[in-house]
Amino acid sequence: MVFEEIKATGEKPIDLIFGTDWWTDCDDVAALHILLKAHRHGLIDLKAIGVNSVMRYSAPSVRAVCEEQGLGGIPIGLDAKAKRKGELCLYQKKLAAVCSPGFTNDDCPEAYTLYRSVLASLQGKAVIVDVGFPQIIMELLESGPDAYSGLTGMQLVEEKVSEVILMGGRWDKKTGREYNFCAYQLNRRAAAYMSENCPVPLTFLGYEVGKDVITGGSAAPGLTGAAYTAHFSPHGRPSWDPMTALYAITGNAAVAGYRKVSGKASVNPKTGTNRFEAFDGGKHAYLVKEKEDRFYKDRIDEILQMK
Ligand SMILES: [Ca+2]
Repeated sequence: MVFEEIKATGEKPIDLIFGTDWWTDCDDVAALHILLKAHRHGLIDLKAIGVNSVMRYSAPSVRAVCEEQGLGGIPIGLDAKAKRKGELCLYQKKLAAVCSPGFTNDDCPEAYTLYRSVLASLQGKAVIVDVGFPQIIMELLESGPDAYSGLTGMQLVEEKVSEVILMGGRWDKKTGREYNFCAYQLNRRAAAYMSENCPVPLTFLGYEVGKDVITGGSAAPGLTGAAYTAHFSPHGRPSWDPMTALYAITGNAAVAGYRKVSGKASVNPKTGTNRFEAFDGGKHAYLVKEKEDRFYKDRIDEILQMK
């Protein structure tokens, strides 16, 4: 039912590229699950997945979730600069165990190069949504011409991307601080870079939006439920990433249950803290919930439970 409501609202499917840290938190799995279901129902065309925090089982665990939805062919790229050596994530190991044998991180291209190849091949424009660290998009914007396109990354994004959507920042305070923009020096620089240089509309879903919307958990079927169980979150988690995915597939703030505050965001490259100057017509926007938390929770859980 959720998908029928969304489908009725606009021109579909949306070409979409998904970035994720796919790190220790399991809400990235729910976000990918939502996007794969939306792809299967014709709302989006999920063109590529970029992982921006790379651990031993990153690629096979992402692939396993795609394969579960019959979409194992979606290309996966990794950010080579974001390797987390020696760290282990329980849910990733569990998911990777059911991936087709032989698929490893070594089979994946560099993520920003994958994004370039996808964008160069498009007739229209894509949406890039990222629920992790924003450095793949920064690397894309800083990239030069290559075999896929004679355009610079900046030109390619200007021509082929309609909107960049980031889960990140905290926008209900004068100065906000949130993990995706603060965790590492590379992330802080990337978030600051995006706020200064992104040539297309940039929308943020902040910490304050997802923290009280609890979704997922062991009741979610298949590998998503298994990921929440392995994460010791049988009763669910805050919904930062699945809410961002649901906003992205809807393509319309009002239908998704949000008001957009437009203006200009800025991120401190040393600390990762964020600020916002609100004014009409600004290229940046953050989302404010217009509905009760239940509205978002019911929609997300409905999609996760869907056959
Ligand atoms: Ca995430």
